[in-house]
Amino acid sequence: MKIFWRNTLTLAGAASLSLGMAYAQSPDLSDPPAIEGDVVGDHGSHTLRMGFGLSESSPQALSSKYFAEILEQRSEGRISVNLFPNSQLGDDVQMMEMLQTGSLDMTYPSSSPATTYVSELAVFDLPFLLPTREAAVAVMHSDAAQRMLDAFEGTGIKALTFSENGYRQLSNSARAVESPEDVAGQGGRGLSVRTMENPVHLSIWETLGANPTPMAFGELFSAMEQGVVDGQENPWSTILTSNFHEVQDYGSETRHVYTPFIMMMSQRTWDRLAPEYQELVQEAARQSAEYEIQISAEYDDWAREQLEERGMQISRLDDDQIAAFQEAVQPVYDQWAPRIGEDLIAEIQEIVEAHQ
Ligand code: KDG
Repeated sequence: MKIFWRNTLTLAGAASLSLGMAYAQSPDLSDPPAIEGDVVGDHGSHTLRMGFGLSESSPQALSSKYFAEILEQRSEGRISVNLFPNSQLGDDVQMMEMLQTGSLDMTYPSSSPATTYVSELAVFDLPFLLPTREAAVAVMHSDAAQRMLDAFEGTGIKALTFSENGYRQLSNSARAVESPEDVAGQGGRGLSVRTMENPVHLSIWETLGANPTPMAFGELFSAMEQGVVDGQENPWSTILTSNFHEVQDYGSETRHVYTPFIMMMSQRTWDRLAPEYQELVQEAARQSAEYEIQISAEYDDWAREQLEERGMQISRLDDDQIAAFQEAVQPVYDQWAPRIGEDLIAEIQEIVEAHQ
């Protein structure tokens, strides 16, 4: 327990330092569920290092703390997890490579850069595929999703669970964007937009007439501050907790894609854990993901209001405006559906229809 509290306080302390005056308020988030289940047997001690890109105040960090807490309590302090937010240990791509070599125990990337390991994950990158959060959650809980996690076998990465990154929204420093024409601009002055390192995202923004640049999340704030890119796209909660509003005047509620996170462990670390510890890690990952999905939705609504209060001009797009974006990105499906798999897309669409 001692180590757990030290970790928790370190993270909480860092959060309050970096939040300072600007983030004096916090959203009214649900508390994590009480930790239940027996204490597991003594199979030795492990200290795990887990790195991720988002800040200490993000739902990703809060649920990772809960993950650490479950492991600490149910192993009576024998398994502890040290959390390293803010891309301190590297970006998503680098940290996945570190899992493969065993130089890092855990990471929590977006599914999008993980498509280099499991190409089917790119189904989540298709624009407007998951129109409601209910449908998105059902897909993350589906057999198809479990098959994608299982497909990491042999890569050196043990994929534990999906959780929510969320609906991505466009922000930029150049102009209000309410239509594909606003993205493309007048006279070929398309917005320069940072994307995740993923070819479907590049296609989306190229198709809309932007100039997309793939870039690691940790480099994004300075790139926007220095005017290297005009904008980016991420859920409102990430835009707020990463202070992007300080360098982005405009937001557009495009909801153009819902991407998940994947909590991952190095296969080498996994193989070192006794079977009872492995079961506990898997269960804690699932429980913390459920909590993350819940608070992520709560956080996102609050974040949009906060961004407006802090001066970001947010365009809420009506159904016709969204339909215009949807129509404009149709070529992305024509280009990618055969490569991602028509059957997989149809399977996901069936789940969506059942959860409309
Ligand atoms: O911890 C996750 C982040 O590193 C990253 O995946 C966040 O959505 C993200 C992005 O835009 O890179």
